[in-house]
Amino acid sequence: MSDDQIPTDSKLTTSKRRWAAEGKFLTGRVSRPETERLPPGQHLVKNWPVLDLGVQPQISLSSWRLDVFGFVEKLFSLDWAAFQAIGQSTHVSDIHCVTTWSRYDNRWEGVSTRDLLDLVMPTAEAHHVLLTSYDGYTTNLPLADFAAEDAILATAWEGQPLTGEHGGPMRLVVPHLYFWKSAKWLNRIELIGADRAGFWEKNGYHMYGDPWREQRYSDD
Ligand SMILES: Nc1nc2c(c(=O)[nH]1)N[C@H]1C(S)=C(S)[C@@H](COP(=O)(O)O)O[C@H]1N2
Ligand SMILES: [Mo]
Repeated sequence: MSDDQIPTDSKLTTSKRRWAAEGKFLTGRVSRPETERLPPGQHLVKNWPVLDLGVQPQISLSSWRLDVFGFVEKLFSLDWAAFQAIGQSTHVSDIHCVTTWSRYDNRWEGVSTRDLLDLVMPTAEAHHVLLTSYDGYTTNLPLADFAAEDAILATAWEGQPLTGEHGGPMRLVVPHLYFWKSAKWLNRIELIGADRAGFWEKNGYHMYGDPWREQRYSDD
């Protein structure tokens, strides 16, 4: 298809085309045969365990903010209404926790990370993201992984608002990495050039955390 046949109906379409053209998002999603759905060393659970540093911050929707800054063309400090206005998406995906439990078919609703990125427009220098949460937790991942097709800034799970213990009002979900990368109570997204270790990454966990390569600890 030649370029002029692609509809140019909106700014969003234009920036999505630009991102696609630059090839930034091409590494985000790997399709796997069903027999490889459960990563090595994992077992399935039906419940949903709660894991965190022990502090579960309570954030009212009126005081909640999401700051996006660093290597972006536009800085944002979004309140709840502005965040919702980006647009809603739904993704069904599996959870793989480094403590060896996995949980299939979680239905998430919220804002696709790609839709947020289309708004802020990362600059050419942006290669990784460093996430900071309301409990002081931090974690890092490559921008391409943050921008995976099924990565979502989730505000609901199975049709209900995300509970406080699981990171409500909003948490990240990046299904193809171990769940410690999926920051609960997310507050700040910094687009950075060189990778910087977050909380668990400084404490022995792997910088990337691919469940299918069992990248649990920094020497795996
Ligand atoms: N803000 C914040 N996010 C966090 C954590 C945390 O302590 N604080 N723990 C991580 C870890 S190690 C895991 S396994 C998952 C657990 O999410 P869950 O409690 O919803 O199962 O959250 C991740 N995100
Ligand atoms: Mo974890």
